[in-house]
Amino acid sequence: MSVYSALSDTSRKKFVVLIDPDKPSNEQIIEIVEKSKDVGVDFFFVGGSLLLTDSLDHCIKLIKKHCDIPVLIFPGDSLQISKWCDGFLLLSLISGRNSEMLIGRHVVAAPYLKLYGNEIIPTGYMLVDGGNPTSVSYMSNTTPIPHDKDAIAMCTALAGEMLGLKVIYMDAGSGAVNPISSEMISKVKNTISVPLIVGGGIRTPEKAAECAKAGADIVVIGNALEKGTERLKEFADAVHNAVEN
Ligand code: 1GP
Repeated sequence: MSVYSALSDTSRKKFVVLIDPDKPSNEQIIEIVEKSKDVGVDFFFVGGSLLLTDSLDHCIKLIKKHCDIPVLIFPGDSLQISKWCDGFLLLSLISGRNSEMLIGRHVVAAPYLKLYGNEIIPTGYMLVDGGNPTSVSYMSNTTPIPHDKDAIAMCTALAGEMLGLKVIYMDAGSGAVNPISSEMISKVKNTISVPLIVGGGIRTPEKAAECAKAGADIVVIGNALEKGTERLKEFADAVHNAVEN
């Protein structure tokens, strides 16, 4: 099954663990992977706004050595490419107006992506204001959509889908103070027909369930699990058992 088929299977909500390849040790990665197998994590996203080490390939290979869970690159920039991944979220930062993030970096990355034969997932990436300046907003030199401007989010997502993007990823940014509101998630979900990924600042299983119930098909957790994996099962169960409102 292609990664996109798995991403777009909406018969069940999907739970994603985001790993910043710079941060965990080998032992920590293996621990996350082993626990993820037990609780049914659907995908790993690997990437970061700014990587300080040459850890991407190593991290992906280590994950894949220990499990069959698909690993997708969630790239912070055009350097974050690897032939070892199962899929690549080719992000077009449609909430911003920085042409480098809409097409420029893609031109640089395209020949390498073709060479590596990665499965490409064309992704409409939308940053939403989460109450604090985030690395991704600073690094991308873009302004997020205001947190309460649901109509802007809806029209942006719709335009992304009309342009042919295959998934929409709404992100408040890693470590956001405020996750994206249920109202905005629900309105965007009802506007588009492609899968909706939601992440950024989701710290509790309850909030993860709320996002899924509001309409997120795929919920991404990063920070909350970096401090420890004790709640991994609770997060997974909360997302998998969520029934959309
Ligand atoms: C960030 O959506 C991801 O791009 C996850 O955010 O690290 O805050 O969970 P957190």
